[in-house]
Amino acid sequence: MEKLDSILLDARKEIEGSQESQELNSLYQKFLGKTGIVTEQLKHMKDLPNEEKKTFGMKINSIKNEIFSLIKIKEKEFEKNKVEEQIKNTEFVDLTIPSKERKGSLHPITILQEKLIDIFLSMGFTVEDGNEIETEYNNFEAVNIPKNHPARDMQDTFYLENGQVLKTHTSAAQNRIMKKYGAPLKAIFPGRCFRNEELDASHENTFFQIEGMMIDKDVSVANLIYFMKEMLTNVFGKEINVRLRPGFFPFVEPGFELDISCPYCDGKGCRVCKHGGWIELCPCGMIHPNVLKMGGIDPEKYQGFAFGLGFSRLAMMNYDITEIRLLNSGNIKALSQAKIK
Ligand code: FA5
Repeated sequence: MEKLDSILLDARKEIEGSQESQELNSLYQKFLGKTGIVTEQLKHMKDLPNEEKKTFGMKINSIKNEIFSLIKIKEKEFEKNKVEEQIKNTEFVDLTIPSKERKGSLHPITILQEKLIDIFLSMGFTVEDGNEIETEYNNFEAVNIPKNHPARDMQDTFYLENGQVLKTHTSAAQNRIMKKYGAPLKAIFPGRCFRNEELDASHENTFFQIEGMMIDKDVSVANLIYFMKEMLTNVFGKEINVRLRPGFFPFVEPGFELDISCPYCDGKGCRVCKHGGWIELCPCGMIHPNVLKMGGIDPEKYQGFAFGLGFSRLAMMNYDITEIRLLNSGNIKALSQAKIK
């Protein structure tokens, strides 16, 4: 029994004095290993008289347990010291240092939108926000698309249970903006639009448009062409020609499809313009008198133009992105390859 007490004392002293985990491993083997000191003592048990066997067995078990837990405690201490050492010295991580690996950036849509906003602000337009959830009235009736009008079939609409809609076009904000400012007014309103469409490389169910409106006395198609050319020349950084073709939208009269001369081949014909030299970009027209009236503006005194630029598609063109779904994908690898100009 005395021998056992002195084994425990030695073990305590040696474990306490150990300096590293390797040393601890050796101490484990020395005391508790197959040929270790404690294990050896167990072998003597068979030579003891029966009445001493039980006390000896209990004592040796408690010594075994105590040495084992002393080793575990010391092991934890070593691990803790190691981590503290790493933090203190070589492996300290300063989270405030900018990463060398990957820098965050604005989304290509946001970058281009800010560019367009700057261009229109410099031409005296204000920038307005539109709702993503709209009343049917604003999305349709207020832009001259009455209930049961076949034009509603042109846009597959997401209807909400309360009868409102996810706006299908930025034109849904026209009425609210006319009521807010009256005439004269010059405003653009970028926004996300939603249509329940068949998806392909150039059709998304969630996409961006930028709408613009100018209302004043004596506004004509010439003003429309001027502002569109200015905007496009600024976006593409070179002179862009435009042409108008007739287009039907119930909220404009006359209505147009505005094409631009292909900025990639300067109208000579290439893959992007499908060798035609022109790219269809922006429906537009002179605001229909009914729409002005519903916005509280007298069409006898004022005229205006409106356009609804397909902004996601302009972004694709501008950044050489061939698949529209990438824009909403959150795929950083793909988006960071967008050729931001
Ligand atoms: C309109 O939405 C009209 N509100 C535009 C307008 C405004 C005309 C003011 C006249 C005056 P349209 O449905 O053609 O028109 O859509 C306009 C542009 O949005 C399209 O040219 C296209 O570039 C873009 N667009 C439409 N649907 C999608 C879609 N599913 N995915 C991506 N872009 C789309």
